[in-house]
Amino acid sequence: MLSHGNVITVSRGELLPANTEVLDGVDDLVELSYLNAPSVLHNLQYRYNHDIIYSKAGPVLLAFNPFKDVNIYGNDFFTAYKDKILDNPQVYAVADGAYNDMMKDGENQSIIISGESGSGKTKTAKFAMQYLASVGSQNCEMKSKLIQTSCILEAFGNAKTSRNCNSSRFGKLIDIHYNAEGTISSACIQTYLLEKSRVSQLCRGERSYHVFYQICAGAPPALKDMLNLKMSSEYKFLKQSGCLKINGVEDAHNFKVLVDAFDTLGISHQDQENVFHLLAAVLWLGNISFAVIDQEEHVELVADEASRTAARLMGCKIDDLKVVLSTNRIHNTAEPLKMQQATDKRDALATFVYESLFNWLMEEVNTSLKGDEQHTRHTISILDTYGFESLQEYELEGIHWKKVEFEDNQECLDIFEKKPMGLISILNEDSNSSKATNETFTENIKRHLSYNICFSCEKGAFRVRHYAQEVQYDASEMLEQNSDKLQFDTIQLLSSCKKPLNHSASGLMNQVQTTGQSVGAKFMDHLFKLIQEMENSKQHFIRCVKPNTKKLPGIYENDIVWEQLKCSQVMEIVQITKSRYPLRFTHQEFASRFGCILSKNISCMDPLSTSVAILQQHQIPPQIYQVGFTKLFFRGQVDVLENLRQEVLNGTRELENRFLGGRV
Ligand code: AD9
Ligand code: MG
Repeated sequence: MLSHGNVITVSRGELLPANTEVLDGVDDLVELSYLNAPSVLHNLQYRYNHDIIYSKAGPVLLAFNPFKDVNIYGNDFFTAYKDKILDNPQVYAVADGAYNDMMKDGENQSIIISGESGSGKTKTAKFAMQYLASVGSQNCEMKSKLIQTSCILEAFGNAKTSRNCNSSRFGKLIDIHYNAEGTISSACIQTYLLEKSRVSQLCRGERSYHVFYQICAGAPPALKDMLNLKMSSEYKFLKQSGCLKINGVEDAHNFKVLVDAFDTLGISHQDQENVFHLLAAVLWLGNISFAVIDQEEHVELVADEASRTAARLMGCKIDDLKVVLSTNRIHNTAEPLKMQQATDKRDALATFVYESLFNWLMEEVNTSLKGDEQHTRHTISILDTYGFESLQEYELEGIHWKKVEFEDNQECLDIFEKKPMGLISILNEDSNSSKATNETFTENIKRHLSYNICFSCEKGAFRVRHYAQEVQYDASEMLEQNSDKLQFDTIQLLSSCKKPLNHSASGLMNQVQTTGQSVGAKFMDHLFKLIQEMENSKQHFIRCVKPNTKKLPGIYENDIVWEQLKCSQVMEIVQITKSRYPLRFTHQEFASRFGCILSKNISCMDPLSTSVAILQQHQIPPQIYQVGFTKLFFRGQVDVLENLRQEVLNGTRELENRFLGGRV
């Protein structure tokens, strides 16, 4: 019979043992006597239904997204975890643990947050950062600066996607540096792989970066005049997806919050004005149109409000912009472009302007977070990646697997990183070769990777068997997507523009001359540096879980949760933890729990003697337990004892029922 009263018939072989009710909702899955999928799911659901969103799976903190405000954060809770009044699973407890370990062991720490898109990684990272900023802060200015960075990063790097209205479209690592006394000395934020294509291309129902809608809705009239700024619905880049607003989000108000954050971080008014100029320039670039001028369908930039405003805002001459966007310079001659080439060039320019702005802003934020670096002793890093579709996520899971010594994933990793002929190396080489085409690239990967059992190839696509599931990759546009090269004439144009464009243009010129790295290669470079940093620190893992796909509170979908637990190997982690860190009971706990299965009268025995008597009477093999002075330590699960206990309890209940039944 199921808990809601329905009766179903199943064969005996399909039944799995359930844990006793006393274990309902335990803090750590390791405490469960029976470790099977239904038991784990039941335990987590029990907690979720009681608004207990954090649980432990051995060393990993599971954080369920409540999709509503839960009253477990803020100053009172902060103090309670700091003073160890509370020690139940919570993100503050993890942050506190990292801080204490750093102080105690003098070692760098990292908090690694993973999970699907919309599972709560960025929220969790923010809570961890708030805790770490407060615990080590006599320096109130640094604390408020650190907290305000989230607002800037999210305005410029987050957007509404189909899975999350505030989805991070970049990865970030927040390093908080502390001095010997445990006070914050400085901080630094590294960002990874901003999704640049979002500037010019949107899927239906999604939005571009929040900041565009914020400035359109919230810029005061004088600023609007200066930038010739219109409503968001006037800009092609924004209106293409048919989604300009997010329910419950006040873009105009958020613009004010953003300006406050700029002020707190000490970003000058002149620099703020430059930022706003470039944001408006990107929007106006998107509105630039081209007209066909000859029989061969060559086009020319239309000199209208859009192109004039874009040129003015970027700080270049409209004629220069016209030449760059309507022609390609090849050996000192300007070859005219067709419509598609010209619009692609325009979009690449807009994207580059936004990316330069983003990178420059991160530099400004980091300059502002520089404090007393000389006295830095140790660092706590918080890693917040983005959703599941990203490779980075997968690789990071890889770090974590390596650490917990899980199933070997090397075969699959080889596909990507093996040198000289892994996917990334082939991609890098072909991106740098003028002869490579999509077809030759697909042929190349087929030739070099087909030996790998995790790899299969068909037409323009290939499939990789990752740990969690097989994923199909479309090879047909990989070369274009992997290249973020701007043509030289565009770079030259930018170097004549205003700050920060000229700054990134000159950086780019150096880069073109010296490295020639593709997007994929840069990514691997970042990744290895990141792994190195993580490996040189003590790691604390938080795994965020999305309880349903509807993004609503109070709904717990077993299959959705199970998929995520499987992907992050939660069951394996718990099992390993159980075998490494044995179950512990005080003799008192053990005697009162299992005393009922002892045939002798135990009322005159002390708890230690009772414990030993229970173990001996039921012939528990001595290799699975150790008797300590105050505690019993178990290697395995104590299923046999739990079963016996359950039988005794059921028998007693049956007797009681019979007795009561007789009386009625
Ligand atoms: V993505 O990979 O960047 O697309 P995240 O970062 O995993 O994703 P995010 O932190 O943005 O997800 O959380 C999504 C939404 O869930 C938030 O905007 C909140 O509305 C909601 N959320 C997540 N965690 C909490 C929480 N602890 N309390 C309340 C939460 N709401
Ligand atoms: Mg996020």
